[in-house]
Formats: sequence, C-alpha cells, structure tokens
Amino acid sequence: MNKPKCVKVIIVLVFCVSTLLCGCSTTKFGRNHEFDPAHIVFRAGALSDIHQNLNNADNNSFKMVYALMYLEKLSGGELDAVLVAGDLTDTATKDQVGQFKNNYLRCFQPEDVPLIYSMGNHDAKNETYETLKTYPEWFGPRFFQTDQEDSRIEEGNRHCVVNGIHILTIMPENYAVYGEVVMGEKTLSWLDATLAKITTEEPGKPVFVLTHAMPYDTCYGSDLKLGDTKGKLGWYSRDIVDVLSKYNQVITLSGHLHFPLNDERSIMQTDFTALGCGSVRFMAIENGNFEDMRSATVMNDCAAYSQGLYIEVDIYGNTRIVRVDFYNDGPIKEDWIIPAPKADGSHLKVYGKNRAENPAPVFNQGGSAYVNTDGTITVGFAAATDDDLIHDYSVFIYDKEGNELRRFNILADFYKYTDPAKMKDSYSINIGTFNPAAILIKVVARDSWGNECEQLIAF
Ligand SMILES: [Ca+2]
Repeated sequence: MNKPKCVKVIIVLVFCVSTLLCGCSTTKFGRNHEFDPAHIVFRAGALSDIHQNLNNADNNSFKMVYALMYLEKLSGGELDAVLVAGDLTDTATKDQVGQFKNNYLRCFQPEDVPLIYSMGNHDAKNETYETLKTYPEWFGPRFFQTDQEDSRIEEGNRHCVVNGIHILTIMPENYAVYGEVVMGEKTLSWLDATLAKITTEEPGKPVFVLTHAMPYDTCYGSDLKLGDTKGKLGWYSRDIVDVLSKYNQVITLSGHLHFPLNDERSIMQTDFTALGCGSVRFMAIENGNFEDMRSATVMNDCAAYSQGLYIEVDIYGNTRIVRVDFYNDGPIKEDWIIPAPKADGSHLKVYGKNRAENPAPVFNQGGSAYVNTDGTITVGFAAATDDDLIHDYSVFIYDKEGNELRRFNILADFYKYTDPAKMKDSYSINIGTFNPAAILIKVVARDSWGNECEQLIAF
C-alpha cells in the first residue's frame, strides 16, 4: 500500500532532523573542523616497553598497573582500548605473560577495554617466533575479540576495530640482533592490502598502526645508529616506509627506543604521522657521548621515569594526543592535535620536519670557571633558555690557538619534568686539570632540533 505523499514528506523531514540532532553520522569523518572534546568516539591508551618480569626490576609491575589506572582516569572512566607497541615482557616466558595478563585484569576486563598489542623484540625472543603462538594461548580468546577476519594473529599481523576505529599491528620477519629491522614481503603485502581496503572504504578516519620498531627517519630515535648500543641491535625499519607513505591516514605508534616524549620530535609527519610511545618501564636516550650515564644510551636515573600516550579521536576524525608522565602525574607540555585526514594530505602540515626552523637557545646569565683545591677546574654556567627546551650542552676546552683539547657533553634534565620551566637553572662540571692561563672554555646549548648558542667562560 502506498503511503500518502504528506506522510512520506514527514518521514523524510523527521529523518533529516534526527540525523542533524543526533550528530552520529559517520560522514563527518574527514571534515575540516577543530577538535571537538564534546564528541569523542575513541579513547585509548598507547603504551610501549612495559617489560614485565617477575623480579620486579625497576618496579615494573607497579608501573604497568599505575599507567593503566592513570589512563583510565584521564578518559573519565571511559577508556575504549589499550594499545601496546611491543615489549610486553622481558624474555617472553609464560610467567611474565601471566604477570602482564594478571596486571591487565586487575584494571580491565578485555571485553570492556580490549588490549591490542604488537610483538616487540623481547616478546619474540629476538629470532624465535614461537611466541606468536604461545602468547595468544596464554592470553586466551577473551583478548582477541576485536580481531577482524583478515587478522593473522599467528603471524603477528592483526586488524582490530574498536568503535569504528581501525588498529593494525605488524610483525617483522626478523628482529635483527645485527642490522636493521626487516618487515619482509609477507607483512608488507598484508599491510598494503589491508590499508588499501580500510582507507578506500573509510577515508577521513585515522588508522593506527602498531609497530615496535619505528619507521626509519620519522620521529625521535628512528635514526638511532646500529652499533650505538650493545649487540648492534636494529632500531628502525626502513622497508616499511614506502607502504606507509601510500596512506596518509596512517598514524604509527612505536616503541623500542624508550626515548622521552618531552622531545617534540616524538611526533613527526612525513607522508604519514609517526609517534613514539615512550616507555613504561625505563627511559633511554640517543648516544650523544653524554657524561655521567649508565651506558651510552641509558641515563643513571632511567628507572625513575615512566611515560605513555593518551589518545582521543573525535567524530570528525581529529586525533588528540596527550603525552603522559606517570612519574610526575601529569601531561607533558601541550597536547598534539592531528587534523582529520584529507585526501590532499593537508593534515600532514602540522608536525613536519620544518619545525626545526625555530628560535635558537639564548644564554642570558653567563658562567665562570675556578680552580679547586685539588688543582682541577670546575666550569659552572647558568642554564640557557629556549622557546621550547634545552636538550643538551657541550663544554669545549681549547688551547690558545683554538685547537680542541677536550669536549664534555651534558644531557639536560628536560626529560624529568612535564614543564620545561622546572628544569634546573645552572650546571657545573669538573673538567680535570689544565693550566688556566693556557685554555679557552666555550659552552654550547642546543635545543631538540640542533639549534644552538654559545658563550665563552672566563676564570
Ligand atoms: Ca628552539
């Protein structure tokens, strides 16, 4: 039976008005709109390098639970997922996975807050991939309910969907104790096909890709040289970059490095967006030949610090990233907001490499050098200031002809505070024994981007 025309009009009108009022149409994804905190569709924590072990080194069990509870608090009790970019455990034993699982269950039920993880080199025991089978067995099917039909859990390449947001995890074919991390053809062809399908069907939405090793030459640490650490461990994947570069909706979430999120290079946009997730268990840094370190890339106080990301996606597909310092109980500096993906890639213009062009640090208050009673010399100087933060200093000792006699590199304390204003206001270093009359002393301050200033220090 045909409905009278006026009834049809009323039905259409009611539909249009309800659609407008409801505001739940997925067609809003990709629209140009400022981030809308009143209409969030996805709230997730993104962590990496949780490194559970049973001897409680670095207080790792407590740190994991604390991070999960803190993320839940940030979400207002509405966390939708926890994303982990690898190294759930130290050595991938059943007991360590059990501890991870128990800690997770202390905070969430996986049916309510799904856990989506990629395998790190510690989970894979470097070259042994037996754990691709044992991890799912030990976690159990409750932990794999968001995996889609094209998920390859047994290969580590997973496609999960939570609240309409796609999350992929990928697995290298080697974790390269020597050489760089190689994703390999199997993973790359799966990733390419899966991203092609998702982005064709759902433009305007961010797509998260968890990869323990960072895509080469993107965010902070993704160019860490082989051989800068023990065992010549590979730190980045070069062969992943071409595939990711085809899909500007991609936001990678990576770990492996343990680098501080305080550094603005922890987000980098090229043909896609790359993010570091920091580390829950302990912090590390690039090899800058810094003084007073535990090892080339590990600070003495590395175990104190614990960091991660809290992520929100709004109805337009804008993504807000909060860097979280679990040690200091607070967000680090400003949030990052990645605009909703656009076909022309205009959303990739916010956090590019061109941010390196920024004001250089400035020394304002000078410094001094003095001879100690034991004949050694101490150089002291006031901290430099910057539009962002000072990453490190160098103290150069020259002879009167300008030949460099010694160089001391000092890592600044930027990673210790959520606000750079809290960084210490002076530094000093004992440079050993020199004839004060025969040397010149120069101090250089650098920001994260290598912009620098210098000053001479007099006795
Ligand atoms: Ca600067």
